[in-house]
Amino acid sequence: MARVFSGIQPSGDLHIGNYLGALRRFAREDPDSDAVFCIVDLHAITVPQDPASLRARTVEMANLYLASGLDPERVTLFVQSHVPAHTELAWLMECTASFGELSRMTQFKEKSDHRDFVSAGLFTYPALMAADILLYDTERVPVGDDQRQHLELARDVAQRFNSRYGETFIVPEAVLPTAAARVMDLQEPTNKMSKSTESPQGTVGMLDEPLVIEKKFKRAVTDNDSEVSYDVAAKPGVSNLLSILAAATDRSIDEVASGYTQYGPLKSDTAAAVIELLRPVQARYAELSADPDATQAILARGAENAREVSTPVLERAREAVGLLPRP
Ligand code: AQP
Repeated sequence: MARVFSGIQPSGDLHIGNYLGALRRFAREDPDSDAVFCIVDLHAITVPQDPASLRARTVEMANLYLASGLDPERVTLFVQSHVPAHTELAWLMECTASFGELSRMTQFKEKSDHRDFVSAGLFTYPALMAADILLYDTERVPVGDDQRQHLELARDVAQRFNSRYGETFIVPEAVLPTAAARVMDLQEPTNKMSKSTESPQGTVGMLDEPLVIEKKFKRAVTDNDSEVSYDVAAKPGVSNLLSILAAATDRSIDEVASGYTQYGPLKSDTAAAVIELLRPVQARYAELSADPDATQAILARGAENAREVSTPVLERAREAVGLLPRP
């Protein structure tokens, strides 16, 4: 069975970009794959987090994974910091990745810009991400387009490690979405929709009320002419709406675009499609939130499975590097 691995940081409220680019795809993974999904809390603390919110969001994220359709009987769902092998392998990855390649990561540049304090962890984040993936002998990593460069780095680091120390890691493939690969902010459609940027009107949360969703789409930035066509460079706002509507209704962008001549109906239909898309997820989320012990039990079982799978891979890497076996 092909091993699939992916993760999401509990660094803010999940939005429709996270749902379309990640969570919905996780739930649609081939049932014959062996899937491991992680709540990457150690990545979240590369930027300051309020401790109480981080704890609450970690549980909220577990419930959103489950509400999106992950079956805990079939997949492994766990919290990254519950499996210490991640941080141990991350050190080996930091010693394999170069300062130059980490310096070229565009997400580091974006996230460190305008910050008074930039943590060393934010810089070495991609090495921890490489460890997350390689620890599970992962073959496929479903991620949104924004993670493409980090995935490339994970592949390079795996190949470098293998050529230095002998075949140790499987070199993983990124699997990018065919639709809504990069959902953009509704107010600033040249920026991606993001959990941690301050753009509440431009970000549609997975748990937003229908009325709020409707309002956000109604106010979405488009442009001054009134032609509905898909052209990301010339018409980023309209293209974003078309791409969200296409993904939400599982249609092609061409098919969706041919149905509109005005922005108003495009906005209201996109809002309606997103509300319908999220309705069952929100209902299931409410049920799951009412039973926190059940979620804790799923995470405990997930961590146990994750430790079982990752321990031999970590030992293989330690031995390859020349670290003495643990007494
Ligand atoms: N706008 C997006 N469109 C499509 N996919 C997206 N993803 C994130 N934003 C979009 C995908 O969601 C998963 C979660 O990634 P993450 O938690 O590691 O953080 P991120 O990629 O940095 O996403 P955010 O939401 O912007 O979080 P912050 O603001 O904390 O950095 C990934 O598969 C990602 O591709």
